[in-house]
Parts: sequence; structure tokens; C-alpha cells
Amino acid sequence: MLPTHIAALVEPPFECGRIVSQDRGSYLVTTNSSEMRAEITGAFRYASNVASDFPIVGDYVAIQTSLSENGSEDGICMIHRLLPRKNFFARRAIDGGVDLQPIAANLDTLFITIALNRDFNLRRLERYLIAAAGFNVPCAIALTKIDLVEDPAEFISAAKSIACEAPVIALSAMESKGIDELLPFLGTDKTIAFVGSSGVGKSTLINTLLKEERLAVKDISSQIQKGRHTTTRRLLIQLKDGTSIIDTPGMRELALADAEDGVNTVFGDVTQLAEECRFRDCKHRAEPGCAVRENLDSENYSRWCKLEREAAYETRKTDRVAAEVEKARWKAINKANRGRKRF
Ligand SMILES: Nc1nc2c(ncn2[C@@H]2O[C@H](COP(=O)(O)OP(=O)(O)OP(=O)(O)O)[C@@H](O)[C@H]2O)c(=O)[nH]1
Ligand SMILES: [Mg+2]
Ligand SMILES: [Zn+2]
Repeated sequence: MLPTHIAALVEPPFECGRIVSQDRGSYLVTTNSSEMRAEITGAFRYASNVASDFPIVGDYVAIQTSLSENGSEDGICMIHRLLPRKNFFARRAIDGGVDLQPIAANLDTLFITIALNRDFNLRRLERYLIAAAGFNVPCAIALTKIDLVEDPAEFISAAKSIACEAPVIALSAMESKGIDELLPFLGTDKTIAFVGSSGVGKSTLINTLLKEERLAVKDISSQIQKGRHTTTRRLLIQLKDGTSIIDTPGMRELALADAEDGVNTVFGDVTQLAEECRFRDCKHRAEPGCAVRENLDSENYSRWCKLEREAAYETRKTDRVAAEVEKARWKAINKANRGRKRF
């Protein structure tokens, strides 16, 4: 079911739908009554410049289904516009380019999923936290496969030590432990998404919530083949209780995009210490009287420097692209105006 306040934003002849999955230019859309394939209109395409202008999984859209000639079956379904997003999560496209790779939209909770095996890595967790904070997406940390370790408590407190406000839950789908900890995040009109490396158990967890083996998960015999992604496409799934859950393919790396705010949020003590710096515009590098450099422990300080530099570089890249898009837009407008004047 679509949230009533969102469905109310769309008036006939249009209908409200939600993007369930995407296959290149074709989308699977769900409405309150059915599920159908859809494409964006030419006008939509024309007005879209960057990847995040296009529909992504979790987006609400206004669609129109034209009847086929005999009026009986459904004809082609077109997506006319995107309804306003509450938020979206993205990473920088891995080709090193400037485009974002949007992952999911309209999230109530983004679960950063990390398994308690050899892949457990606080630095990776930190990157995800920064990325989520950078996009203003509420997040929580799901520590999976707690059956693999003797004492999950030390992992939980390590995760909590860098989690800021994000709740930390620990569970085992295999032993059905801790699954109830997910309950506060579920319910009618709630949307949650699971992101993380391949093989951490995202799809297994969703199957557990669905109480059926609907999603493909890595079978035991192929577990040794590392780097194979079992889930290959983002997919929105509905639970009977009205929750929408988005499964995503494992990510090998998370390239930060526009994450300067995210770095500041996760390194809250830097922001606090910065108020004591002698210079108001202190960059906390070589300035005299820098409270951050003087007071932060050296390990945290060098991690902050590295992440801040990366985030600032990415922001400059985005600003440059935004400026180019804006320039192209004005060029087109001016050209159209010149054409009009000539008439
Ligand atoms: N020991 C243990 N293994 C688990 C648990 N949950 C999942 N697994 C195993 O981990 C493997 C990977 O699980 P998936 O659910 O396919 O992982 P995924 O995160 O969806 O992986 P991608 O789709 O590739 O991103 C499977 O063989 C699962 O059986 C758990 O709680 N404990
Ligand atoms: Mg999966
Ligand atoms: Zn400073």
C-alpha cells in the first residue's frame, strides 16, 4: 500500500506509483492495485540531467497507463514525474567520474550491514556513517552473523563507539537471534534499506523477515568464491505489515560524495574543538593555536584529515559539475530566446 498522504499528491488522469526495481531504462512500478513495467516520458528524459534526476528504487512517481486499442488490456505505462523525495542515499559512481550512483530513495532507516567475521572493519563502518550523514539519511547499524563469534559484546561496543546517534543492533539470521531488534524500525508506511559488502547476509535477513526464501542468497558451496555478488539488482519488497524493504547488491567500495557535512557529523569532537581554534576559518592543518590539532588524539586526527580531504575534493568535483549543468541550461534557454526574438 502507498502512503495516503503521498498518493493524495497525484490527481487523475495520473496515478501514484512506487519504483520497485529498475532494469536500464525500464522500471517496475507498484500501485495500490497492481504492478507494471513503465518508462519515463520524453519530456521527463529531456528535463533530466544527472542520475539523481531519474527515478530510483523507492521513489514515488506519477504514472499514466494508456489503454490498448481495444480498451481491454492495459497498454503502455509512462512515468510523468517524480514526487518530492524525503531523502536519497547515493555513492559516487565507481568509474571515478563525477556522477552519483543513487541507491535508494525515501528511507526511514538505512541499515549499514556488517558481518561479525573477518570482514568486520570499523573504518568501513565509519565511511558508511559519513556517507549517510552526508545525505541526511537516518541510519542504524546491523551487525550480522553474531553466531560466528564467541562474544558479540566487544563488537557491539566498538560499533557504538563510532556510531554517534545511530542505533546498533546485533543479530543472527541463522540462529534467529536478535531479529526482534528490527521490529521498532518496521511498520505501515516505513521504508528501510540494507546496504553493505557482499555476503554480509542482507538478503538472508530479508528472507527471515518475509518468513520465506524469496530472495536468492549465496549457497554454502559457493561461499568460498569471494567477490561474487548474489544480489545483482536493487529491489523493493513489501512485508505483510506494510513495511517496504529495499535489498541492494553488495558494495565493494563506498566512494564518498558530498560528504563534508557527513565528516563533521561523525567527527563531532572536531566540530566542537574547532570553536576553540584561534582563527575562525581554521582548517586545522598548520595554523597556530589550532585546538583540533592540539587536542585530538593523533590517530583520530590523521583519520579526520584524510576523510576531510577526500570529502572536500568530492565536493569541489560536484560543484564543478553543477556549474557546468547550470551553464548548459542557460545556454539552451538563451538559444531558445534568440530563436524566439528572430520570429
Ligand atoms: N553464520 C551465519 N551465516 C549467515 C547468516 N546470515 C547469512 N549467512 C550466510 O551468509 C551468506 C551470504 O548471505 P546473503 O544473504 O546472500 O548475503 P548478501 O549480503 O545478500 O550478499 P550480496 O547479495 O552478494 O550482497 C549465505 O551463505 C548465508 O547463509 C548468519 O546469521 N550467520
Ligand atoms: Mg543479497
Ligand atoms: Zn583548528
